[in-house]
Amino acid sequence: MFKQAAYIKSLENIIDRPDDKPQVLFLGRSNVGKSSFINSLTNRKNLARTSNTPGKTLLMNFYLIEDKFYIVDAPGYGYARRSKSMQQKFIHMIDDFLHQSEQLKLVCLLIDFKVGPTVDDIDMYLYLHNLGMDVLIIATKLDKIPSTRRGKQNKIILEKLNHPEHFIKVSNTKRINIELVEKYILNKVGK
Ligand SMILES: Nc1nc2c(ncn2[C@@H]2O[C@H](COP(=O)(O)OP(=O)(O)O)[C@@H](O)[C@H]2O)c(=O)[nH]1
Ligand SMILES: [Mg+2]
Repeated sequence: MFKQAAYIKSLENIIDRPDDKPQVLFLGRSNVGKSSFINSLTNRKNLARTSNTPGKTLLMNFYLIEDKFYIVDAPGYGYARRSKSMQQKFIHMIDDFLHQSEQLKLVCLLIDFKVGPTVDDIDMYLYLHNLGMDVLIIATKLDKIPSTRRGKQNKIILEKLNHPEHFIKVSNTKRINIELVEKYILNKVGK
């Protein structure tokens, strides 16, 4: 796991983002396990806050990892209680970031292994793919499905996403495949 991690700042306007180092963007619907996964990667219990109810402001959280690159934690999407204007704001925020960040090396798109890709997940993946982004699909909560049923679920997920090139299944609670993602990220940001 990454040994050094520090919270840098939370931004409402990405114009103020630090752009001095490579960046890895984390996206996923609310409750997918994104904060837990960032905590797993950094082996910190509470670097990224888990299970906080989304507030009125949309914030991108920047974490500096080993003084080398930033993990950027985006607000969760697909949150039913969020208003139309908030949804528009979210889309603009992500769109601006994807188009303006020259240091963006990878997008990690998190989906729930048990739930499978939702309509929002599929939309997001297609959008990223069409932009030509480098995308790693990370399926969380692997532990929730017994190992005898994982193969079948794996197949369903890959079919729904039209066989993505890069796909890793993880568990935060059982710490499965965390190091595999770490290696993947390090490769993208330059060692
Ligand atoms: N069983 C299981 N639960 C998880 C896993 N990762 C996260 N969770 C739980 O899922 C809920 C949402 O996690 P959180 O990290 O806050 O999701 P976020 O909204 O995407 O940041 C919490 O109750 C976590 O404890 C996992 O790998 N396995
Ligand atoms: Mg979170």
